[in-house]
Amino acid sequence: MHPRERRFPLAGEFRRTKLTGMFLAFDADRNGYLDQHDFQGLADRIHRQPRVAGDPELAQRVSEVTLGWWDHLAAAADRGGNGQVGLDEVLAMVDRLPAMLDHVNATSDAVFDAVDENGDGRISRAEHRRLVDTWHGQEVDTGDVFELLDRDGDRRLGRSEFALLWAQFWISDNPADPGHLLCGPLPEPARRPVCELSRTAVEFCMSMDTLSPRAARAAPRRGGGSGWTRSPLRSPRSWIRHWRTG
Ligand SMILES: [Ca+2]
Ligand SMILES: [Ca+2]
Ligand SMILES: [Ca+2]
Repeated sequence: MHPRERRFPLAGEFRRTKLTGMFLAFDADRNGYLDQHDFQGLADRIHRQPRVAGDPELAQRVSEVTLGWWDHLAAAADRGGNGQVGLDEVLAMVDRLPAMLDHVNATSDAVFDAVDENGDGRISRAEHRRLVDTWHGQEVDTGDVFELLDRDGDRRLGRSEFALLWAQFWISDNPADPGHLLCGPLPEPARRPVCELSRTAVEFCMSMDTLSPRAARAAPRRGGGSGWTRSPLRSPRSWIRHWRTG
């Protein structure tokens, strides 16, 4: 077993949840497939940001970045070669994310400049919120995401701080990395064990998945939790706790 898999036994499942969130954000027309039109739509939304709208050179960089994502995705995941990528094809490339590092690093600066509306070299909370809304094409409740991202607590995201979060967003499989939340909260995972509990309790909970609902209700509860599964998560902070199993 790979060492990282030992540290994060749910890493494979975590990556799937993360990729599902990316898919849903990119599929702006909600037709169940990603194609170049979806990524052009994201570029168009970013082009409407004030700083980008007033800077043709930056707008060109944004177009190159966003359409470059589509080119990479199509090359890696479009098995049918029909110019469309479904969620199953995205999930099939779940283990290839680390190979994207060079491309990810090359795109960080362009996204940072597009988001930094007032050009002061830092991303404020308000600027970050507009990034999340632009990313999803709709208003998104970011909750306490910004505080989780701003690890040094200076209420801004600097360029290097943003670059680290951006790399985590694209390629990390460590559920404890805050960068997963850079573009907003991820979707709620399917019913999973309560991961704040000890490893023993997690294993116990996973074994309970094999029992009938009646047997599960009758079985003794362990680990001090409120039950053997948890209702859907409600905040980014609880979401991180959910996945932090080490
Ligand atoms: Ca679509
Ligand atoms: Ca700024
Ligand atoms: Ca900061």
